[in-house]
Amino acid sequence: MITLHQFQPAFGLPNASPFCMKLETWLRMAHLPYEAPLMTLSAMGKAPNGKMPYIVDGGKTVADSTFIVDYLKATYADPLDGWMNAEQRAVALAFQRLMEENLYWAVVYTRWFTPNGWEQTRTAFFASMPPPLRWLIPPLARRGMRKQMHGHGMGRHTEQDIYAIGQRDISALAEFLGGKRYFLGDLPCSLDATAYAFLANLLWVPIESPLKQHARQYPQLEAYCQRMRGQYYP
Ligand SMILES: N[C@@H](CCC(=O)N[C@@H](CS)C(=O)NCC(=O)O)C(=O)O
Repeated sequence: MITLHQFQPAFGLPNASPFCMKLETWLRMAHLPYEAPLMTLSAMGKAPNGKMPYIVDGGKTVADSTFIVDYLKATYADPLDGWMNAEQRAVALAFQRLMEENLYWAVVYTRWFTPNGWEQTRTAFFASMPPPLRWLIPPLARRGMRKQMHGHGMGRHTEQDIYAIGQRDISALAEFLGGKRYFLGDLPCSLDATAYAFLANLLWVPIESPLKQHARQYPQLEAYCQRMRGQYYP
């Protein structure tokens, strides 16, 4: 049985980490059975890259949502992407990168570095910890996120520019999806696991921001998330 190590559900979503939610959605789309035990600090400490998610499968530990998907495809089957041609694979990779390597950091900004976002993030992620961890961990985690944002480069922009960057990504996603059922047409593929996880983490998180407002201007994004939820999290 595949054991999925990930953060606990938050913000009313299966996971407030889009990478964790991507992987869980992929497992559901691929009909692979898994167990997801409640996260403990020691499980977090065992994450090979210091990041969630990771899996343990038959004694093998694999980290990073994309490498995990590659491992699952190689070990079990690839029920989702076999129909795609080279051009579709290239487009899927480009959109995956847009969300995971760029849009992600704009979303991190709204959660960790705006007053309202931080208030809600601190409560959702840390309030269940016992004292004194509940008070000690949040400023340390926030300092770590600030360093990562700076290292990535997103954290060096003004707030206005961060929103403009994220809004362009959201527009590109919405325009490309258009009236299609899934991102690449009538059939779902791995990109849909990523897209659903990132879009739901934008639209359905109770943190108001110019990014969320922008996403709301495209009704196809909400409709897409509703369809994905209905199909894979009935
Ligand atoms: N490339 C990784 C990214 C995973 C990632 O960034 N996870 C975040 C949560 S969304 C994390 O664990 N952050 C903890 C930290 O940076 O300390 C993947 O695809 O799994």
